[in-house]
Amino acid sequence: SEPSENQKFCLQEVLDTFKLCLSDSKEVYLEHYVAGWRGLIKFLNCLGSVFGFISKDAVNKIQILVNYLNGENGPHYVTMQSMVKYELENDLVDLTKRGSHSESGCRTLLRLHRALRWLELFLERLRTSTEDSKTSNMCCEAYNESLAQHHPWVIRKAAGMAFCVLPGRAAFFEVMNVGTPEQVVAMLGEALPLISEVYQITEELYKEHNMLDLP
Ligand code: 1Q0
Repeated sequence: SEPSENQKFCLQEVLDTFKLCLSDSKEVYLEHYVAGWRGLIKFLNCLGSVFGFISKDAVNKIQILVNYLNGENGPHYVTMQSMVKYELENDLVDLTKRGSHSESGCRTLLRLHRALRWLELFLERLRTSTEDSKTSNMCCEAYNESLAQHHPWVIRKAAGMAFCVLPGRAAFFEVMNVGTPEQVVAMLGEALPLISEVYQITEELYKEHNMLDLP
């Protein structure tokens, strides 16, 4: 088999990891959340090197979380809920300005969480798009409604330039590696409620602890 094979993106795989994210009591397992992002980054890497600066940042954030998970305090990082409790109780989070905990699990996860909102908005547009819809427009609109509000001008500029070179809808669906456009749309319909639920639970958790603006 080809060496590139394990790099091949598969939407079903991402879907499966997001399914594993929620425990019976609706806590979010960090391990599977991070695995979901890994799958998405695989997809991003298939789109070309222009997206390198985005995938680099995402990989970096994932690695920070994985290091906590595998570290000596790993058991506290099993779910988002346990992580938040542990870091807050032990003063491990910079709450108002960056200080000695600039790479806390909480602030790192918040960045991915905001990006998940972008994903949700983008996938919903993709799902309801028509043959002549432009992926770059859908991506840009989703970004402006979500992540852009948290990014400085230079990043917004760079992101906008990257969106311009996104492949068209047909090629984009192809990379998703699901099947016909109808099958892609069906799978998006299945994936979106899962992604939304994980997003909502995280959002509530952060709101409850007043952590939606962590520096
Ligand atoms: C398909 C096109 C992908 C476009 C991704 C949109 C997001 C743009 C974000 C650009 C910013 C990246 C540069 C770094 C920014 C950081 O400053 C920022 C804040 O962190 P910090 O430490 O400075 O406070 N970081 C972030 O906001 C995190 C951004 C993570 C973005 C992860 C995007 C992963 C994308 C995956 C592709 C999914 C394709 C969807 C279709 C597949 C079907 C399921």
